[in-house]
Amino acid sequence: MPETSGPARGWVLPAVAGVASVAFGVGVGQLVAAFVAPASSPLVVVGSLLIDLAPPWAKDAAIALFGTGDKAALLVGIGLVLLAVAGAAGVLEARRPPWGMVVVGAVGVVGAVAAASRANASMLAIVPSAVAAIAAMLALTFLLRRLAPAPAPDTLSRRTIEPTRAAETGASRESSFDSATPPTATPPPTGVDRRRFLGWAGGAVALGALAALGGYALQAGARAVTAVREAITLPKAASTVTVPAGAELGIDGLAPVVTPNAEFYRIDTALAVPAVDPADWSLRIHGLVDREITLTWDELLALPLDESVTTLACVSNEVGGGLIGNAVWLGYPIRELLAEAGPSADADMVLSRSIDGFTASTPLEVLQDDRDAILAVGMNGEPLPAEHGFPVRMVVPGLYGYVSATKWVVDLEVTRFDAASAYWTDRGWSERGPIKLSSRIDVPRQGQSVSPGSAMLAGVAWHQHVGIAGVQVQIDDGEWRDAELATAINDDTWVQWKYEWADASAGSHTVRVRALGADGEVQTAKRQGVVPDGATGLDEVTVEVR
Ligand SMILES: Nc1nc2c(c(=O)[nH]1)N[C@H]1C(S)=C(S)[C@@H](COP(=O)(O)O)O[C@H]1N2
Ligand SMILES: [Mo]
Repeated sequence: MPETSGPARGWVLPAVAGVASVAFGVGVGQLVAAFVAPASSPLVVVGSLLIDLAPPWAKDAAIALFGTGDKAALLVGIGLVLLAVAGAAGVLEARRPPWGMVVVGAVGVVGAVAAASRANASMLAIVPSAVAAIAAMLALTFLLRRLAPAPAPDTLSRRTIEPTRAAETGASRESSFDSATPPTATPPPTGVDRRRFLGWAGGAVALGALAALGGYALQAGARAVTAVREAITLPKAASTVTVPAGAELGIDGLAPVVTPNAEFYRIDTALAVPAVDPADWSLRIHGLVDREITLTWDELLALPLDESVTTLACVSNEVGGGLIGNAVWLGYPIRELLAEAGPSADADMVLSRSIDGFTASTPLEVLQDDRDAILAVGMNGEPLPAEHGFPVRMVVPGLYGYVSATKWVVDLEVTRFDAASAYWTDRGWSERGPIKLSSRIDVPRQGQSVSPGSAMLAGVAWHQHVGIAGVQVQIDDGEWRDAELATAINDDTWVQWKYEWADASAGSHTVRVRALGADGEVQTAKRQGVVPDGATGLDEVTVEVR
């Protein structure tokens, strides 16, 4: 078969096109990941997915074969499989379009799903894999065009007129041919220039490698800060807290009373998690104060640090939602620093600012009363995780995070509500955000079925800095019945509750929950959305008893 006979020509060059395109795409994906979601780079997420999916015997075999190099071996393995699939996609696209593209797209979807299904993944996690697949498809289209089928032999006759024209115009033979060819004519029968094609393919691979290296270099700062963080031993707390044994009901499916860091919700405006080296960190307290203060990391750690337990909640948490978590924090009271700075009498707000420009407006009096409003450095026994504000964040009991919990905090400006406004207030949210009395059903989940007779209902309730006096459940439209409360850690934390539903009869039932505040407030059933100051309404689930 001559080289210029059509799309079925050979499989080597199309395979090369496939491999080069996918290498290019993966490289671009790695670069994009460095910006938007470092933990979601295409190679890493597919690797993690395979580790999770691998049956135990495969893991054992990999560890036996490669020892501690098992992860590296896995990445190499994924790379080889990817290359084989890429080559096949190139051949497929050359012979049976668009099936090669379908294969490339499917690999992208697998990467995106793997990224999105990781614990704590944000919506951004799908971006690197999606971009990788699109870049690979574009490159494949481009490269296969360079392998486009040659024109039919009859166009060869056109060539005979060439020398004369070229001689007439004095232009080079090639360019005169180009300009003399009407756009509808078939291209010149030059066949495929292998060298040129390989040049383009090599270029695609080189660009991909460059992009991947760029991504790696971009994350150098984050890696350095991770190393610094891991080397930190936080000072012993001047005062510690113990979580009472009765605070944890230990019911399957019920949120643990202290949320592990890896499961703690994450909300912020940061496209890339700020990498802040504690050695470079300092906090400036200024504005309407008698004395400006600057505090370094070493100075902060030298102060007596206290443990406190506070439940953080997001104003965007829908009724029944998961944007809430409870942790044991280690930090220094902001009250003490403010006392040192001496706010002027007309100040009523502290505008905290993060290193990346986020701001929160916190009422001054909330930071001055006796609650555990702190500059936190520790979360559940370790330095703050990078995504939760390392090295220093604010934690303020009783207020939604958007007006209080500034992560990567570097600046506190003592000011007035009528003189300054915060990030979310400028975007239509309330300037103040006390957390509303609320409750949630964790067990059973919506639509879950239970056996008739006795079923366990359980969940959490919270009204930070007020406290929970009781929780009640309602089945269908029956009477409100008292649930049993776990021991509260303090008024600033959520409380677990359970209710033994003794007379669960066969059929579909609606279970509703409401909390009673320590101040006598009864959680309202009136539904309100999260904008501008937090949702209200009762959480309910439908339970199938059968
Ligand atoms: N720097 C910074 N801090 C921030 C935010 C942010 O966008 N940037 N978001 C706030 C919001 S809206 C909430 S609910 C909490 C969430 O804290 P977490 O991610 O540790 O759960 O952080 C607050 N602190
Ligand atoms: Mo939030």
